[in-house]
Amino acid sequence: MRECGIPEEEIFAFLAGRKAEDLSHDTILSSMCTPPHPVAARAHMLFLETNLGDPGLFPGTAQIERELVALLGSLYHLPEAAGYASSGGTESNIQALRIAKEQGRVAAPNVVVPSSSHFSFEKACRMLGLELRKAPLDTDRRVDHAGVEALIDESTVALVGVVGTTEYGMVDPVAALARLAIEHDLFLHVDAAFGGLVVPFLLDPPDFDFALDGVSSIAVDPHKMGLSTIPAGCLLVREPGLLELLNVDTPYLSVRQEYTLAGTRPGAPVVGAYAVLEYLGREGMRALVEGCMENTRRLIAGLEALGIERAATPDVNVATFRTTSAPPGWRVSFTRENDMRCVCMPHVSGDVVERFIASAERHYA
Ligand code: 0PR
Repeated sequence: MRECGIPEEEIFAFLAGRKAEDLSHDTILSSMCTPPHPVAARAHMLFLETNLGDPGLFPGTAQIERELVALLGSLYHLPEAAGYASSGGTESNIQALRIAKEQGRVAAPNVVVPSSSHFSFEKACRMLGLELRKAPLDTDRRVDHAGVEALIDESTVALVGVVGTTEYGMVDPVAALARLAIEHDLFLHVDAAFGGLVVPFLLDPPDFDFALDGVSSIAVDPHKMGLSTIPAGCLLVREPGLLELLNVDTPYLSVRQEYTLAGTRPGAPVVGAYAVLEYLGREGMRALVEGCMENTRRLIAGLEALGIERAATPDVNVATFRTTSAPPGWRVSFTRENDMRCVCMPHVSGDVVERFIASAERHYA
């Protein structure tokens, strides 16, 4: 660190230079994040100093966190669901498995996840000393519920279903998993980090939420399809008692106990997430999601017309293709199976899709 500070303008000139090195979103098709909605950014700026880790000092902000949980709970057919704002899907998934482990109380616990699940479950299991059992997928890349059942034994503490898989954009058959969870008396966590703000706004949404009795918890990330500022995740649970299993004493804070993973927690992105969902409403979200889905279908049709085969027919806005080579100048990603993956986030507009298809026409010619 310098002995004497430098002028503000010098710092900001330096920062602007570094920022210019970052990629423009115009060419990014590999990300599950998108620039925040202006309403989210404006709300975020108003709450910069707020800390949800000591909610007694910020009761107004803490109330907005409860409103966000209630808004998402009502979207997921359980307005009284409990929950809290996390830093994102990784934290929500870790916390859900912590709850399941506490509740299960067996000697060598295991959890059964789809083999398509996000790598955050591997982190969670390593941290928590859980055995990770990966269930096979069916030919459409959704988890095979018979394969899940075959992996369940007396040491299983949780099942996981994914709503919007990271790599291929599939929605697992959560209703079938919920039946298994009830039958075997297991915790069922639904990782809807991506799809939780897509699927409810589709024309014919599959069941995946608390409307299904067996669903115990849901992870959803406003910082993905919710257009919020980063980091904004949310963990919802069916009953407050589930979160309370994680309580630790916090003797000198404005609250006596807390169940969150982080201590200090930013209020700003939580308020941003709430503001934009209130601003758009279900109607605005339906329009946003319909646009992304239309662009996804257009991208798939455009590339298939060039002879590039789709790798999946996705349930959400993730398009994948059987090619290992991408048109130059674009940021795409490649799945574990080496398929090209393009996420049609809100910044990937119809124009961007047409430009991508035009580049593909030249590239694959
Ligand atoms: N669950 C699912 C289904 C996810 O897709 C992700 C992240 C997570 C959990 C973890 O969420 P956090 O990263 O918020 O903890 N999916 C994206 C991925 O791994 C995250 C991402 C976003 C990666 C933007 C890159 C990027 O540019 O691909």
